[in-house]
Amino acid sequence: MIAAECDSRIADIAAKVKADERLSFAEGLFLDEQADLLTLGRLADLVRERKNGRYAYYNTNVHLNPTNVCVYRCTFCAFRSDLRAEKAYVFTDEMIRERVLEAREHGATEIHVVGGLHHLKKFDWYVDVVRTIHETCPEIHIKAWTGVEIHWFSHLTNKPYDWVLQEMMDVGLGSLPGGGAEIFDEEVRSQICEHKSDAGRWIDIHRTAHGLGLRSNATMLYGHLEQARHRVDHLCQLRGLQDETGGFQTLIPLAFHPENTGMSHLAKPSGHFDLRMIALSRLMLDNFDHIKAYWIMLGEKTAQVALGFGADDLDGTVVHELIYHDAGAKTPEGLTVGQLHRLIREAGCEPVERDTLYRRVVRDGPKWTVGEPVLVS
Ligand code: V47
Repeated sequence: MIAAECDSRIADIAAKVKADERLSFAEGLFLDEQADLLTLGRLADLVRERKNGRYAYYNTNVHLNPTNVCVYRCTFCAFRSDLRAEKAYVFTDEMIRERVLEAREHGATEIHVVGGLHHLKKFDWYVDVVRTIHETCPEIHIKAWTGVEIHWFSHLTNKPYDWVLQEMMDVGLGSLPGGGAEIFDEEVRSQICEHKSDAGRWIDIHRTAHGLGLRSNATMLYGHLEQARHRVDHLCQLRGLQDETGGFQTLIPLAFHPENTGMSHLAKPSGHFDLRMIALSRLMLDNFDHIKAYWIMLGEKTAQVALGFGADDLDGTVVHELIYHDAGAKTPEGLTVGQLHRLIREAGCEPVERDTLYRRVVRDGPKWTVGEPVLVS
């Protein structure tokens, strides 16, 4: 495309963003393939400001991955293990209780639970993980099980998604994390997670969860075999479901970490690519309130800069992260609240501790209560 034509398309898109109008698939594709980073960032920051002002959110959370044993062999995953491999593990009830009590000591408002699909564990074992957490510390919000896990539970029990979700809600499930979405395009999906629940099912599970009153998150895994058209299609599909239900809270663009995976020959996405994905997501998802720059995966420095490219959330203190660290992430396994505040303030934003549902947390050391939502628009 010649420069003048490119400039005129950018001007049209900028006018639409300023008028708060929805961008089309073709415009998204153009932005992904041709727009320069600073233009993308400037436009995305406009949307971010409109939705969240200069607030930047974080939360106090702890991760729990109850097992790494998994029936699937997703090419992008370094975390999974075979049953008899040396690295295989399964948490006992006692270990779960210990992790939850540690979370409480840290003042965590959320526990983030995802893991492998252990073929020797029955559905009741997964229900008991949630029950044990809830009984140990009822005030902590349990954000647990990706759409892929919910699909596996449905397969194990031969029951529909709403039944599975209701069983989990009855013992304390509070919301669903965004994992398992990867990239919706079937051709790419068949190369990176061949046997896993397909895109239609992932969407259906989140639709069902929203219908039951559960909020959920969404993710997009980029920087592997996908191309621009797959990323834009992914974002448009998420936007479509959000139009229907309004149940998504945030999108987390996830940069592929190749180390120790079946695609270790690929280069890790650059900082430039990471920022482009944050900005593109902010621009395409006009009906999502939040875009999360997950510092564990981006690194603190890129995550901080992302706050000026459309992101409004850094995720949390995240103690005990394994999925990215097994795949070579060099970030620390946790950040203190003081470190998060400094990153946010230096980026010209005001730090707000939120709970999982984006309500302000009012804190006195490890003790906390939940206040009002902090949304600007
Ligand atoms: O679905 C796995 C991704 C996801 C790798 O909802 C990888 O708040 C890059 O969903 N390189 C699980 N990505 C993590 C997840 C998540 C993380 C933080 C916050 C939330 C939330 C959700 O991690 C998987 C997959 O897309 N993943 N391996 C890898 N080597």
